[in-house]
Amino acid sequence: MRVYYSPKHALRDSKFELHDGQIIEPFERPSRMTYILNELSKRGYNDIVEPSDQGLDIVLKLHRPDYIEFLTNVYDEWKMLDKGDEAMTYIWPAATMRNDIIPRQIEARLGYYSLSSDTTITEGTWAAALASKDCAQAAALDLAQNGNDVFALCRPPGHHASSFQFGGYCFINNAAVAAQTLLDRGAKRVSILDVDFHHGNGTQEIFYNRSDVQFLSLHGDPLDCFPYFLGYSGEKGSGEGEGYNHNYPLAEGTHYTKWAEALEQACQEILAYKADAIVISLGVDTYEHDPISAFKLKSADFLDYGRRLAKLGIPTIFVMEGGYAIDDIGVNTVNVLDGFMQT
Ligand code: SP5
Ligand code: ZN
Repeated sequence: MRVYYSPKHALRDSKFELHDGQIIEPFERPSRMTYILNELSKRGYNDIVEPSDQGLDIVLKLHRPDYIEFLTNVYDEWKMLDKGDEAMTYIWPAATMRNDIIPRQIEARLGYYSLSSDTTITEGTWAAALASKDCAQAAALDLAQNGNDVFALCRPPGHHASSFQFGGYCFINNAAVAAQTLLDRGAKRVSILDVDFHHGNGTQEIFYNRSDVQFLSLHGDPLDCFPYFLGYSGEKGSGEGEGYNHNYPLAEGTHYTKWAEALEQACQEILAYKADAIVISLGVDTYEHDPISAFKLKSADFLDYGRRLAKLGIPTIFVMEGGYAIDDIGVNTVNVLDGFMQT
C-alpha cells in the first residue's frame, strides 16, 4: 500500500494545550509521525511519497473562503500585535449571544472561527495543515487514477474541522478533501467511515445536507466525550442529506466486541449505499491505553477490524486522524493496514 506523507507536518509544533485546568505539552505532537513511520518501515511499507502542492480549489468547496483567509493570515496578525508565541482563543459566540457578526478584534475572531481551546495556532501551523491536506488529496487522486488502496499519513488531523471552525487539533478537514476529490474524479457515492474515538463533527457538518457523501461515525458518547455538542444518534442528515448520516455513540469503557458490532452495522449501511469508494478517518485513540480517550481496544483488535474493512471489497483511502498513546501508535495504525492487506 502506498503512503502519502509530508515532513512539513513538523512545522506544527505547539507547546501549549489547555487540559484539565492546566497548560500542558500537547497530546497531538510531531513525534506521533516518527513512531508511525518507524513501524511502516519495519513492516515493509517502503512506498512513501511526498505530495506536491494541490492548491485550494477542493478546500474551497468544503470550507468558507473567509475561514481559509483567516487561517492564512491569523498568525502574522497575531505576531504584529506583540502577543505571545501562540495564538489562543478565550471567548466564543455562546448560544446566548450573536453569531451573525465577525468582530474585528483578533481574539474575538479566533473565537468565531474555532470550537475549542485545546488548539493553539503557531507560526508553522498553516503550512503544516496545507501539507496534511495535500497528503489526503494526492492519495485520493492516486486511488481515482489507479484504483489502488492508499494511506494518507496526515498530520495535523482533520475530522473536527468544520466549514468555518478549527479545533480538536484540526484545521482543514482532510477526510472531506479526500472524499470531494474522489467525487470530482468520477465517483458517484463516497462513504466516510470515522473510527476515531471522537465524533467527526466537522465531517458531519460539511456533508450534512448532501447525499453524495454518506457519513458514519463510531465514537465515545458525546454526553460524556469531546466534542460533546454533536454526534448523537438522532442526527440523520437534513434535506437532500436526510438518511445519509449515521452516528454510533458508544459508552465509555466499550470493549472490542461491542465496538465491532457497531462497525458491522456501519458496514451494512455502506454496502446498502453502494459506495464507489470509502474514506476511513483512522484515529487509533480507541486504544485501551490512550491518555484522553475511554474505549478498550487492544492492539490485536486493530488487525481484526482492518480485515473486516477489506471484506467490503470497496476501494479505500485511510486518512490518519487521532491517537495519543504514542509508544503504541505505530503498531496500532499499521495493524489496521496489515489486517486490510492480508485479506
Ligand atoms: C483528532 C482528535 O483526536 N482530536 C481530539 C481532540 C480532543 N481534545 C480535547 C481533549 C479533552 C479530553 N478530556 C478528557 C479527560 C479524560 N480524562
Ligand atoms: Zn480523536
